[in-house]
Amino acid sequence: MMHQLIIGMPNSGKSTFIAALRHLLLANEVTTELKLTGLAENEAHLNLLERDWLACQMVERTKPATEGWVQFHVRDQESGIESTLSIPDLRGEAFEQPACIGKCQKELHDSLIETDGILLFTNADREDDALLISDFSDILGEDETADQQPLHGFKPENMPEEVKIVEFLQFANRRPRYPRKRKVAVLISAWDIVENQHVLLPDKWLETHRPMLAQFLETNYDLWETRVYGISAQGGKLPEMQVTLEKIKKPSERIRVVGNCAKIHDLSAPLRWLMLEHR
Ligand SMILES: Nc1nc2c(ncn2[C@@H]2O[C@H](COP(=O)(O)OP(=O)(O)O)[C@@H](O)[C@H]2O)c(=O)[nH]1
Ligand SMILES: [Mg+2]
Repeated sequence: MMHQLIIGMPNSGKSTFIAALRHLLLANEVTTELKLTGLAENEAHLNLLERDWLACQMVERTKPATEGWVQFHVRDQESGIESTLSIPDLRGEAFEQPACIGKCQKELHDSLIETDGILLFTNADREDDALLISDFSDILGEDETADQQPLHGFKPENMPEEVKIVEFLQFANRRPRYPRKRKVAVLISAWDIVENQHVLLPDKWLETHRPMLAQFLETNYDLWETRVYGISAQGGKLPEMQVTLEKIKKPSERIRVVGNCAKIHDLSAPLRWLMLEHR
């Protein structure tokens, strides 16, 4: 079984991607590079995500009760290769721990070491990597934010997203392990926001808006083979765009993917690229 790892800080677009991918692969409304060959054992979490997504509603924030690993049994249309993608839909907090407290959940840590392919999410709706207040509610839990306490002094969680991502990636190659090459598909989510503002290619956007991450990946090209995609899994900003999105007859056509010759609605393209290494 292949393990693809989805990583990204709170609010980077992970759950929305999984919800849209689920519908895309199940509904067969548009052509995709990967096809679904069977249902996973535990479909409850996926069902919930897909339900929200289909209703043009923001998917529920991932909570301890709902987080978990989801599986997609797929076949590559071109080569016929079959594989099971096992991807975690975890709270963003799990990915912050290496940078914030120098630790990593065991299951997540093991799969980071073992994985050959990573889908790395960053949200384009966050121009300059500044932390949103919603991030704090993710970190603190809902109860603590209810009284809106002011934040004093330095907190590790306040580090920029890029620092946390780089630290997380560094974990994979750190002693006592031998460094080895892996693929990373950087998915810039909420790409609809970028497209509405100016014409920019995903690679360029990353260089401009996530310079530290872009430079880390470029410098360590012997360890990280990188591709950058712009994706819009939701199709537009919610709730503002809800009515417009509801009018699109085939929900799969809300999805947009830009970069590396991916077909316009095909969220499976970056996953397929990650799979190819195993040929
Ligand atoms: N405009 C836009 N916003 C998106 C898109 N995908 C996700 N978002 C928003 O980004 C935020 C975080 O999404 P979510 O999938 O919950 O992120 P997670 O915390 O990484 O699982 C939510 O407010 C979503 O509505 C998209 O394609 N376009
Ligand atoms: Mg989530």
